[in-house]
Amino acid sequence: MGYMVNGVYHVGDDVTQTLPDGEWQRARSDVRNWITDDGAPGPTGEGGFAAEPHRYHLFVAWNCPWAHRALLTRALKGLTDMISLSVARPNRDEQGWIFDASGEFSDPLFGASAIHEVYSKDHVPYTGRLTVPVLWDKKTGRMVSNESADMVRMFNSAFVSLSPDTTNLYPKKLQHQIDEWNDLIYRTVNNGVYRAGFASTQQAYEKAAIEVFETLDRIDAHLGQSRYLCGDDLTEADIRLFPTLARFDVAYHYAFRCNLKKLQDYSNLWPYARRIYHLPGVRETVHFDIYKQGYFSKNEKRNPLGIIPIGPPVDWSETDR
Ligand SMILES: N[C@@H](CCC(=O)N[C@@H](CS)C(=O)NCC(=O)O)C(=O)O
Repeated sequence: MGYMVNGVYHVGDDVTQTLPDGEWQRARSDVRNWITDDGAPGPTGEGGFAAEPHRYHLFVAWNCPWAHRALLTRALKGLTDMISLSVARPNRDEQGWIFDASGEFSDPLFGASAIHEVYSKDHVPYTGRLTVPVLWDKKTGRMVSNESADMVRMFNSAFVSLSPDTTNLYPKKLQHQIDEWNDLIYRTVNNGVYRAGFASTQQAYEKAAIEVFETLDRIDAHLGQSRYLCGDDLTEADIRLFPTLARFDVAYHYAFRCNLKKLQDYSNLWPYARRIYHLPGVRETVHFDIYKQGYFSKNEKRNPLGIIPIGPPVDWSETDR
């Protein structure tokens, strides 16, 4: 793994992510431009990124939950043919996210061997961590964004006139409710599992892990009354919850010690997760074996031998309407 300073890649772990009390914090994303329908600037960054078919490219790793939410929106909004894709190998090395020369984990756009090569192609020198997902503009040769939350929102709003799909994942009347779920779910669940898994003290781990289950219990109760988080229709809030649920039993339960319950133990959350899994296009974004390869990769602190567990068996096949 490494980082970049003024466009130059360095191997190592410069950006400290551990706070003095053992709590782990996620580095912030820096490139925050937006694709909009007419190329006008979005809420942050510069303008000039108009929605056009085949203009944009997404760099992801199947195991990254942040990339997953961008991939889910791309699929659900019918943009898979319009926004092309490069998928990195599930395991990072000292070059960070890497690509093979050919095959399923290669980069068809640049033939890059690592994501830092992609970051260095933008004429503005980058400083920071080299994260996926990355949204790239093939027309201007610029990086549009490396913040998945923004990608979810721009994929929903910018391509409306180009996509046959009319679903609005962030309808005006539900925005307040969606934002509230997003806040809670990001803090205590999406990032909560990482805060548990990467904590370096007992206290920090327990605090984070307990919060994960407090929120999952609350969501489970809510889903007893509601088909999706904000009513009868799927919204952005569900899209942001799903990647954590998909990884929960095969990865977080063991690798991150979030083990008070499994997703399968929840009477409403589990059928809800399968309901989303069976929506058109979603299954193709889910890769359980790759989650295991990623989360159980050899790591001095968490898994020194790099042995990947054979289970647990999780059967997602049953459809819940
Ligand atoms: N805020 C970013 C976070 C993305 C992120 O942290 N991705 C992880 C993989 S799951 C990564 O690429 N980490 C590499 C690193 O930190 O060096 C987003 O949501 O887009």
